[in-house]
Amino acid sequence: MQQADLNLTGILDHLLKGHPVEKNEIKYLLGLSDPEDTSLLFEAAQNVRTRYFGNKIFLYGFLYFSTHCRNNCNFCQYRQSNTMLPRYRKTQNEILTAAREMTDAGVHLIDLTMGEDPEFYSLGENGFNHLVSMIKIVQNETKLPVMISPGTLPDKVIVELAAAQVSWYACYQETHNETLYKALRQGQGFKKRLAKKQLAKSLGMLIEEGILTGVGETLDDLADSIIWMRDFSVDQARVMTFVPQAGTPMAKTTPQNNLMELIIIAVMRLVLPDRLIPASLDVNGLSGLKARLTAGANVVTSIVPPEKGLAGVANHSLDIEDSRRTLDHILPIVKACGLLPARPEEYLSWTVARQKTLIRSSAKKG
Ligand code: SAM
Ligand code: MD0
Ligand code: SF4
Repeated sequence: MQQADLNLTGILDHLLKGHPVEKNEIKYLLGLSDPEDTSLLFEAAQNVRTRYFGNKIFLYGFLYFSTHCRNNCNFCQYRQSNTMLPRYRKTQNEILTAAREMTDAGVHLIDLTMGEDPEFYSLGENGFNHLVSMIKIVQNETKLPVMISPGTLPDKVIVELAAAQVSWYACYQETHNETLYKALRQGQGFKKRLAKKQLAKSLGMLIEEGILTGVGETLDDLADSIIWMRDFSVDQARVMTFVPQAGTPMAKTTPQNNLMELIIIAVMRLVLPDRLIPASLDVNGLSGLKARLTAGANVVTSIVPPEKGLAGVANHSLDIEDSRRTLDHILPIVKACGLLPARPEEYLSWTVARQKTLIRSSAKKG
């Protein structure tokens, strides 16, 4: 559409009919602020979610098993130079106990996350044997699909994990503007991080990409990220609002309210209609769940069991020890939104169908 012809109902109509979307249309939607307009946007996003997923929601258990990290991301409290923070590295038994508890509660996937822990990373590609065997044990014991969020693993380790049928690799770029990336993830290669995702994808793993909002990005940057996610054909697309952290260079950044995150979720839903989009409990905890589901998200992530000393990422402890990140608290909110948790078979069949589509499209590309 020409710039002068852009209008909300026209763009939504265009998207709902499945027409390819243009960058100026994405930017127009991202710039909405009038409550009447944003409600129309959220309504369209919900309609699209219903079209592809009915009323079913997926549930991800989050297990941050090591908070040690060699990197110095400016936004992250777990950056190496933050010495104010108590850190932990969970044992295999502790990891299994927490994974089993979440499995029994009914999550559909276990997300195994760590900082770029020097215990593994300082030994090069040979330092990851324990990690690989721990991941296999969690798969075998829980029988659930596993997502790994371990940072930029050596290629050989990604190959091993793909061969072990690990379903998902999550490695967030945060932004696709290389200059902003360099300010956020100082000293970490932009292209290297992209290449890890490309490798995992080429080996048949499903990929989650993620961006931050409230870190100085422009609407143009956000539109570029959404287009990047579409062109890469990511399987899960995440956005989280940056939460300023004490002890980091971005501690004094003015926090952004949640509206932008909700708008981005809705736009992602319209541009990537059949993909998974998280409502993370990590940003605003349980009280932020309804708004994210209303914006079109279809996966509740960062479900964390209490009494295990486990941490979140954007918020170290928000809602964890008072059990507000458990299914007992989450499911009533899901249901109040007119939604239901999927059966485990439904989640599994989504991932299998998605992997088949990817194999077919890579065979076509030859
Ligand atoms: N260390 C691995 C890595 O960086 O890829 C795995 C952890 S990763 C899942 C942590 C993610 O949480 C970051 O990529 C970022 O998107 C998000 N995050 C970290 N600090 C945050 C903050 N202060 N506010 C919001 N999101 C944050
Ligand atoms: C979440 N705290 O789901 C987690 C984390 C890592 N794959 C995900 C950011 O919100
Ligand atoms: Fe480390 Fe990941 Fe935090 Fe960056 S985002 S400092 S890599 S834990």
